[in-house]
Amino acid sequence: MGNKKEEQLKQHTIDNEQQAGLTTNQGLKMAEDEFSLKAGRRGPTLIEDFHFREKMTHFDHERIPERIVHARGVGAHGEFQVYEPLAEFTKANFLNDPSKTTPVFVRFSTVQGSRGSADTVRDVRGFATKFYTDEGNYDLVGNNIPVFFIQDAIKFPDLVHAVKPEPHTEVPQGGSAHDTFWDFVGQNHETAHMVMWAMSDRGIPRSLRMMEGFGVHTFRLVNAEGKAHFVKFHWKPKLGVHSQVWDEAQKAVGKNADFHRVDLYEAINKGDYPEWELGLQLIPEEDEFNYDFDILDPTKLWPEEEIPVKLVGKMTLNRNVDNFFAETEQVAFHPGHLVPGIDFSNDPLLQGRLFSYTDTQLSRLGGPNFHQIPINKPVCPFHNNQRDGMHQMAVHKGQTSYHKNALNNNQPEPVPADQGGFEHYQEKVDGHKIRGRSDSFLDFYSQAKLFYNSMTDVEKQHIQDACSFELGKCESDMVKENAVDLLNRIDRHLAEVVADNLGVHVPEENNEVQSDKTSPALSMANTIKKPDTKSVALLLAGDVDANQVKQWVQTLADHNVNYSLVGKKAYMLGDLKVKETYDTVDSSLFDAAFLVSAATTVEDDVLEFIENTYKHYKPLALHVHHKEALATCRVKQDQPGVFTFDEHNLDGFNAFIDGIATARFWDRA
Ligand code: HDE
Repeated sequence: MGNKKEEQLKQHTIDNEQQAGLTTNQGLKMAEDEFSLKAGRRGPTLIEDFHFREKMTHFDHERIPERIVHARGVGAHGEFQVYEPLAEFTKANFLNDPSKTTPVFVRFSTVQGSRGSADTVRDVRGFATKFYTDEGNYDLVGNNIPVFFIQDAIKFPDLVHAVKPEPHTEVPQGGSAHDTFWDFVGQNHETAHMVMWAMSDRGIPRSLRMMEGFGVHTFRLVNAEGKAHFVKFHWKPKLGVHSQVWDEAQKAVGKNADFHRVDLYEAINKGDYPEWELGLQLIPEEDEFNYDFDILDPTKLWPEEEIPVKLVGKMTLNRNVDNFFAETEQVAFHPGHLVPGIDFSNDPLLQGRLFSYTDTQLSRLGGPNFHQIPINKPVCPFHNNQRDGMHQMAVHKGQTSYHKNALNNNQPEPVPADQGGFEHYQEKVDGHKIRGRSDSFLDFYSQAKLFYNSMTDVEKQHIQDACSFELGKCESDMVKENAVDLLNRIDRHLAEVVADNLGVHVPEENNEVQSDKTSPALSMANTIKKPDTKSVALLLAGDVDANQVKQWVQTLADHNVNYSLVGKKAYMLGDLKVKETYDTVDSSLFDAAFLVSAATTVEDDVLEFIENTYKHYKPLALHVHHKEALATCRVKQDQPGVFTFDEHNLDGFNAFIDGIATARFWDRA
């Protein structure tokens, strides 16, 4: 079965490899494209040079405004398939037919930085999915963190102004380690829970392919009988959830600012299609008030141990874009793009988003017809009485463009709900018009504490380090103390450690929330661990045996592990290409290193590579003949995750493959 979206995009594709001859935009063949029209070879350029003017005018307008948030992103196409019909919960067609593949487009993003910022910064990641269903486009516009900083959409401009580069310096780019962000945090304690997530390893993912996704808000699923369930959406990556370590992420920014987008592009190109399972947490409408949190509060998650995640389908990303601008830059998501069977809740953050997304596209994409841009176009027919406007692509034929009409038999006519027309869920609403927040939204610390309590000691240490780093970059002691005051309400030890690192005063112990409740699902320690698609650097020096190297790389490939050969300079080793050098890459770009050098001494750049691999707790494979040469370096060969082997005893090498799956050896001294 052809992918409907792919077919549709093909109709709009202009393939430069298939086109012969250069023309103007009016289709005029041009005989010259290198020299503007002049009065004499050394004379002035003539205004009648329409080709020059057309080319230059178009160039002058090539850029469109970047997204206010989530400007830096990367997208890919794929498909979604549901496992079993979900008729009990929803009438959405694409969630009821296991034989149906629904085309999808996903855009991952960072939030804070501009379009040209680096990939591996500490930040929340956007995870937005457009399902091109037969009933219209459905957008699940989520993040890799299940909660949000604020509870009411009216505070979003404030949050974003605080986290974005500061207005007087436009610093920092791509991060939250600065005064205004932490000032906002200190003054708005509803941020507590999300701050814990952002400072945890979730803020520095190893790969976009290894992140969870969350719809964040509570939505509604509605079945054909009109019965509703509250729902939270999850994406669970088949490769597990993995992160970088902070020092490594910072180094990767310098060595390859495009680390994540390249990782995704290469995986898809190679056929290592990333997959996620769609998960649902469901609460029947009548159980809305059975929990110790308000299900409308977007700073709260639903603990998976209390409300299990039901895995209902799978998404596979299997096709890179043909053109970044046309697809990834022009895609327009909107949480209000719904299909029958899915509806909103009254979450005040979600309600505000329902205004913002269409509004922002008007300035970003230049008018109200952005739904006609190929990447945004539904794969099912769409027609109504909306007309004209900037960049209108359709030729609307006929006399009438209003409802009701008799001249065109009242077409296009609303479709009744039992024939697939969308009908809003008829929730009873009754209340006074007020600006205010429900008292049930006022517990800011319990789930922040739940998250912190659920971390392993290593994960807690990383949160302490991240808070110390971020606040250490702030200038104002008042900002630091206010932030420590917030941490003090989450965990006393966390506040003490951070205050000590910052050299600021620790407030009195605050026992407002006392709980040792944990949710094991929140820790990344027990995630799926496999060697697949991880990458190993094979470090070469001296006269290495090409056949032997070929065997090693074959073994790695047999385990679906990627590898790069890294040498002093680029060369051919037998028929293997040594493309990377110690200048082009460093250890931050790999999951493991393998010293295959035949040299008896280890040069400084190789040493730095393996010392950093070791420092970042990653697996390291060493041939026994390097034992002596490495005796005095910072790599302790008896430590976990350091595998020594020789050609006669391959156990060490096989253990190394298992080590690649383990990924990090935190108990290394
Ligand atoms: Fe967004 N958000 N957001 N957001 N958001 C945008 O829309 C907004 C929020 C998210 O790859 C903008 O097209 C408001 C939560 C993603 O194209 C803008 C509020 C979540 C993306 C906007 C939020 C998100 C955006 C900027 C508070 C997770 C990138 C450009 C009420 C559930 C989508 C654009 C892509 C983008 C508004 C909060 C996710 C300005 C007002 C919560 C993944 O419209």
